[in-house]
Amino acid sequence: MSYVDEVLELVKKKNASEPEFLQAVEEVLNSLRPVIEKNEEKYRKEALLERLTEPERQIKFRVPWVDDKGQVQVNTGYRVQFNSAIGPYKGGLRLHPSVNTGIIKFLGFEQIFKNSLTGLPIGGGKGGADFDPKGKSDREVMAFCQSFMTELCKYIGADTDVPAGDIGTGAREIGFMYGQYKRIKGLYEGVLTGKGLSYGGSLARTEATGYGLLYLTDEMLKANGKDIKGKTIAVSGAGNVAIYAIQKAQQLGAKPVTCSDSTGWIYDPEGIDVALLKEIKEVKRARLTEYAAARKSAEYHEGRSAQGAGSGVWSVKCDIALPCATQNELDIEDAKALVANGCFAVAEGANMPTTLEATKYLQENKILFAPGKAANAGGVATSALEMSQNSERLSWTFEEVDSKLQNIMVNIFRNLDDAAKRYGVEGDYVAGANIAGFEKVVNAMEAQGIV
Ligand code: NDP
Ligand code: 2IT
Repeated sequence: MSYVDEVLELVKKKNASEPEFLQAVEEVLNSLRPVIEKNEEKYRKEALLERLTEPERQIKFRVPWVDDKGQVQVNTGYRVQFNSAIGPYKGGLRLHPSVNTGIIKFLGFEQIFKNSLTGLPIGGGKGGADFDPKGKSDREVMAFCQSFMTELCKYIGADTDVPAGDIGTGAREIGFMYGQYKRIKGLYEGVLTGKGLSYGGSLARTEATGYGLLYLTDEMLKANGKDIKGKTIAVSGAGNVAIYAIQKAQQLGAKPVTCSDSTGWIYDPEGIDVALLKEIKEVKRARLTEYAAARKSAEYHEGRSAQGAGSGVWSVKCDIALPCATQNELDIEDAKALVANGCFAVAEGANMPTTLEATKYLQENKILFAPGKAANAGGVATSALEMSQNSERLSWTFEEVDSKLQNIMVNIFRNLDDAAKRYGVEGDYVAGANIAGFEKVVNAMEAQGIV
């Protein structure tokens, strides 16, 4: 049996109840086969893949807090410190009722390769809790965040592990967590990224994931002789990533016509009104029904897919699809609909939004496919730029950060394109991203001995 197959079997046995983690490992290891085969005996002896798929450390903890009725609530908090070969652990905190060990592990595993692709010195980690910020008062969110950080602060620090936002964790939550960290540790340091501008945040971090997604998509299109200008785009999600992806797509001359949240989706053939979407989602924290109520050209469709996110947006005729909500929101039926409707490119703003079966179908049908660990790396890359600014106690201008972000995204595309070509799988950007991300991490792991 090949070394990859041996390790896949082992990982399946050890993590049988964690389907999302297994999915992420399966995708990565399968596409690394040509690299592993070249060094099969050496890597087996070093147990390289066993070490790569076993987190350095997993922390799971109780988060008690008191709600507005005086009732005590208890959530489960997580931080998985997956791999620190190339830098301090770095990755977001997800606050969503679906959070469990397997989800945090899949996200942490993906983060290792994504962070490596940015070219910046950051290792892989992820955390969160099964807390649902929806419908909670600001005081309840603060109570949760303070309790969460009271425990988490024992394990993180500006040079050890630097969390950030993810689903359900935005500027408000980061602010409450930062205040509590500072209060307990007495340290004013860059322990979190995505901070507010008045206390160490970086300009362009809010926009970075969505903007970066479009910079990479634009580069991928150009490399394939296509132009983003005038193209119709289907977007899922209506959160941080989706909003700024829509904004940048419009700036580049494309027309995004959809967005979605956990209860329904919008089709707006005249193009999404970003100012209205921001007002509804960032300010009012309301449902997309309000978008349709405020805009004549928009249709609202109630409904949800298995994951409850992408739902019907993939049935709309488009040239480019940008899934920006959550994992496994674009399945095989969605992929078939996209291909049938003439879509020619899919770039993942979310983490692992496309199922393995759908990814395979899209690639077989010659769709340009940019995987999340490359396409959405602009967020964490800009977080690393925030860490640099915190270290030198300076703030860069928006233009400076944005131009660094553009360079990083263009370089990511070139590196993964090059890696795919080197291993004879030209145009397979999934393999290219996994190989390019893997190479740097493995080099560092081997240099540092058996740790
Ligand atoms: P937000 O919380 O800002 O927005 C998430 C959006 O997706 C919301 O519209 C939400 O609907 C919908 N959604 C999320 N999860 C579900 C679910 N399980 N079921 C139904 N709907 C869901 O998160 P982000 O925009 O920050 O994150 C979106 C994706 O991008 C995630 O996969 C995340 O891991 C990834 N990502 C985020 C980065 C960042 O910098 N923020 C960086 C790289 C990747 P509703 O409005 O109803 O809640
Ligand atoms: O999935 C991700 O890359 C993020 N949620 C951002 C992580 C970060 O540290 O900025």
